[in-house]
Order: sequence, then C-alpha cells, then structure tokens
Amino acid sequence: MAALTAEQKEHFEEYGFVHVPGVFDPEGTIDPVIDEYAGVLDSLAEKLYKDGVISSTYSELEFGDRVTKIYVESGEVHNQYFDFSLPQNGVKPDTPFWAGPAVFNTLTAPGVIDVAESVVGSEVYSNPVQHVRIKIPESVSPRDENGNVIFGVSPWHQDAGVVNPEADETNLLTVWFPLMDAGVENGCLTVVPGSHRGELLTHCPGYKERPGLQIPEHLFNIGDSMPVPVKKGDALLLTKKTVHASLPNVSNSIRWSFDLRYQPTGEATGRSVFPGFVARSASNPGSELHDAQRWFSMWENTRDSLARGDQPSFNRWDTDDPSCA
Ligand SMILES: O=C(O)CCC(=O)C(=O)O
Ligand SMILES: [Fe+2]
Repeated sequence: MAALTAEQKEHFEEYGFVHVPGVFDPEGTIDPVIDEYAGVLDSLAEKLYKDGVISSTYSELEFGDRVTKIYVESGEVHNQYFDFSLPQNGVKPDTPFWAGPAVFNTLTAPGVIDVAESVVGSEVYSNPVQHVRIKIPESVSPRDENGNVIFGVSPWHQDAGVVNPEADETNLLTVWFPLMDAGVENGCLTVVPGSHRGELLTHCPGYKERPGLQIPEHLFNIGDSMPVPVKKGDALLLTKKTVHASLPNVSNSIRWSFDLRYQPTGEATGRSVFPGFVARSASNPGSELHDAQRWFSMWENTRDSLARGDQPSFNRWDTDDPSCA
C-alpha cells in the first residue's frame, strides 16, 4: 500500500497541501488516458470539420498541437467535450462529456486510493466534483469580449467555496495531477501554505473585471503563495480550505491536468445531483464500483435527467458582498 508517509501526512496537516511523488504509474495508468483522449479529440475534429468550422482535422499533429490548432481556428474552447463532469448549469440532452474506461481506471487506481485512504479513512468515496483541464498557450488562446483568456488561469479560491454548504463538514480531499509535467511556465498550481487553518473566505463571482468565482486578494496573504511544480505520475493534495490558484500558461505547449476529489463515504458531496461512488470500502467491499461502463451510465443518466428538469445552483456567493467591491 502506497499510503502517505508520516512526514507527508504531517506536511499536509501543517501546510494544507503536500506534493506526493509516484502516486500514478505514468505508463500503466496515465498513458492509456492520453491515448483515450486522442480518440476523443479525433471525434471532435471530425465533427468540427464536417460542420465546416475547421479547414482540416489536423490528424498529423500530436495531441497538444492538435487541440491548440483546433481551439484557435474554431475560436472556441471545447473543454466540455473532454470533461468527466457536467457543467454547473445549462445541461442539455446533447451536452458532451467523456467518462471513458482509462479515466475510470485513473480515478480508481490503487495508488491514488491508498493516498486518499490516508486522509479520509478506510471508507473512500469518489466525490463527483472532478475535471480534466486542458489549457492551450495563452499567447494564442481564444479570449472573451473583455480580453480575458477563455479557460485560462484558475483564480484564487478554496475548493469548499465551489460546492454547496452541505459539504462544509465533509472531509474533502483534492488530488490534482498533470498528464504531462506541470511547472511555472505552463501554469502549475500555486498555494498559500497554512491558509487552510483559517475560515472559508468570501468568494466573489468575478472581481476587478476578472471572470470566475474568486477570493479577493485583500482577504489573504498573497505574498505567502508558492508555486508547486508537479511531474507526470506525481500529485498535489489540497484540503478543501487551502487557498490556491493556477499560474497562466505562458509556454508554447498545453498544460493538461486532472483534479479529483475523495471523501469519507456517507458525507455530503456538495453537488448531490452528480454521481459519486464507493471507491474502497473495508467494511463492505461489495459496495465498491469496479465497472467503468456503469460509471459512464451514471453520468449519462444524470445528464439526461438534468436536461429534463430543474438544475440546481452550486453557487452560494453574492456579487453584492462588500468584500467584492
Ligand atoms: O488546474 C487548475 O487550474 C485548477 C485546479 C483546482 O483549482 C483544483 O484542482 O482544485
Ligand atoms: Fe481548486
């Protein structure tokens, strides 16, 4: 079992984050994900080409260059096509998502579940707040009407701030890891050590013309922040109250990461309409999900029912809060 060492656990408790080497097998677990996504990109390219949105499928390019070319030429960031979660609103019957077997194998890889077990205990639940993030170089990226890069930096936040208050008592662990080495240049995460000891801070839906739910910089000590480069196979663990952001991708290639969440089974996920699952159970091993196809169906059923009915809001914050002025 590749549990956290006593030192890693202590670092995590003291600073609210820890860099853990060798959580994933780069060839056995991550490479199949990269291969699987090559197929997803292939179908996206075919579709956009057929619709006349792009002038070639660019099948001769490797993944990073190909996705960049396609986003730039179509003037659109098609990240929902790759994501293994649904949008926070506006889910339609044909909203795309990707919940493939290689992705499921990564969520349930013994190494990451061992690490999660060290933090959340022996009943490990895969929380459905999870994303793949593909960020093309900012220099060429499509921008919004205010000139902000679409799907650029993740602004300062705590992960507890992006889920519903029902999860405030949940022992929620974030596991962030890249599919290719992530450093300062291509936009790794930056964290504020020790920030998890404070309260949940006010998040503002947009601040100083910057889009996205974020903590205004006057509410924490930004000078304490430090970037955490992470290599392929390694992971960065965060508590739900650790203040963090991502740096911009100022490199010439993509920045590609997964962020997963785990928690004790039975505690609130903070997005109860999305499907989580038991990843490991000491008390009831029969409750564990090992079927990738079923996992896909759970997301498909969720999409279909959200598209038919009322969609909940995951936002608890208010633009009118004085801290947001
Ligand atoms: O990868 C990013 O840009 C942000 C990730 C993040 O905030 C998280 O994993 O909680
Ligand atoms: Fe986050």
